[in-house]
Amino acid sequence: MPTLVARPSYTALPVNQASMYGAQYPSYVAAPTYRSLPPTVYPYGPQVVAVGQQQQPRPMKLTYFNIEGVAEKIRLALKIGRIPFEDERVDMNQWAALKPSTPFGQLPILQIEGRPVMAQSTAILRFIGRVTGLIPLDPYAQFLVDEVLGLQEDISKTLAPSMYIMTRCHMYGYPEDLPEDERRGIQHRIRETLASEKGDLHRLLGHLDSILERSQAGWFAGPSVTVADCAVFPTLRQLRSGKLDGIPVTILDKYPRLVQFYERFLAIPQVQVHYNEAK
Ligand SMILES: N[C@@H](CCC(=O)N[C@@H](CS)C(=O)NCC(=O)O)C(=O)O
Repeated sequence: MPTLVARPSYTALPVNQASMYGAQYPSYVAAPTYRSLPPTVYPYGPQVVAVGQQQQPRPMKLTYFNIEGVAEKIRLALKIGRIPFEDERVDMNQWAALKPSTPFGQLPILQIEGRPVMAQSTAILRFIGRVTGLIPLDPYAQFLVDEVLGLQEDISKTLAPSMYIMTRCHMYGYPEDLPEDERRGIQHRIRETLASEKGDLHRLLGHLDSILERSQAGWFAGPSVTVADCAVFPTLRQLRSGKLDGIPVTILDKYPRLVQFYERFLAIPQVQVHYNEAK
């Protein structure tokens, strides 16, 4: 059996300083530039590699609905990474026309000039993380990021039935014509259970909280902001928004470290600008 050693504890790097691992990439305070790897090195088309801060990045367009949803983590990573992009928001009519041309019939998609269209929000997030240095280079540090991304996905999964009960109740054995007030009642009860003292949400929030307890830096994975923080933040924002009937806005109150993380992330200048623009 290998000897177990304690997980590292990181001291925070200033928000505008590059990750201690990310030296290969420019700091997220400056827009990186790219070059393409030759096909002999990367056979699937031009791979974008961050090389410096002099040239213009390739034009990029992120397409999603006009909600935060699963694309918000990508928007945040792009903004923190200072990568200019078009933040395209489509409505349901536009979506009907667009859907057949997307890789998996879903949004978000990311389009970069000269590259094939990219799908799957967490894959896109990781890609942006690698380009910007919001994913560290060290494999163990990358693992810590992925562990947090996994916990965030667990929270999304616990919430999913309470979302889909309104639009796809047949998936849960209910008739398709179940009246809306009954669906709302079920939704409310599912969420009340999730948010109860022994509910799944508190179990998962407790895990996130204990990660922060070990993090001197106050970020989820290492001494500086990573895509893990970009993924957790919108989830916490959604949970305390008051928009999820059955989940109290006070849900984070017993986790002061999560609340501090929330405030710390919100204080990043690019994040402040992002939410001021959204108002
Ligand atoms: N695993 C996918 C899930 C994407 C997904 O569920 N997208 C939904 C919106 S959140 C969608 O495109 N719905 C429209 C449809 O399926 O027609 C991801 O993370 O990108």
